[in-house]
Amino acid sequence: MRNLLMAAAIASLAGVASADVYMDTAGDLNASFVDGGGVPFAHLDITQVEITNDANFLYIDISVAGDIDATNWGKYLVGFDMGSGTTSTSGGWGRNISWGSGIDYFIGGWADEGGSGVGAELRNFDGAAWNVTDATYLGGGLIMGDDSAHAAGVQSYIVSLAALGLSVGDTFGFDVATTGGGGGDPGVDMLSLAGEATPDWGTGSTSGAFLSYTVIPTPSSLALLGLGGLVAGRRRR
Ligand SMILES: [Ca+2]
Ligand SMILES: [Ca+2]
Repeated sequence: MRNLLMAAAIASLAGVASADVYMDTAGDLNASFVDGGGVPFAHLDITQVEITNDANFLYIDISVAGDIDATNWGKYLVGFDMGSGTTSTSGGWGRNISWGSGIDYFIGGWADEGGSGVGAELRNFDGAAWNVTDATYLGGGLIMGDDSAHAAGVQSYIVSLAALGLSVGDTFGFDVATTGGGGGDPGVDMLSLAGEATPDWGTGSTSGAFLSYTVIPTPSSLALLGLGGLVAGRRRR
């Protein structure tokens, strides 16, 4: 009976823990962000971002209001402040975005790899330059993309916790931006801003207050802790 209960407890804890969800206003893009037919760029309109982690990776799902395969030129950026103090406000791609008080890690990702796919770079600021830690095209296993929910408007990144310098219990600040393919493009939508991030393609965007996430113990490590407790309890009898 005890073994059965233990197995059930472990089964219920298996898999990735439920995600933290950060909501953004739908329709908070300036009216100038439309295609030639006047249709809003829904694939750049962030609706929510979900983050969770397991023992090795951080999972970031960026949801937008449009089909990412139908309009696949969007770029999806994440700026992190890990608290290193060695930060830059410019971001790893030098887009026309001021990342608040500064970031030290950066994901620059795109949805147009091969026409339908996802690609991304992980970069780290060393005080002088934004160096590429890994990228999907390098295949080092430190950053991966998932386009399986593109039709539903979800761009997903899977990033190594170790590559971000993160351990269980660490809290970091972050912001998410959508942008275009031009080097001087602004953050068309920013997760940190409930209102318009910029009035047009030619005007820069500035982050609002960063969101925060705390790396959680994984379900498997919780299950092990529980098992340890059960074993310890049994020994005491
Ligand atoms: Ca939005
Ligand atoms: Ca927003």
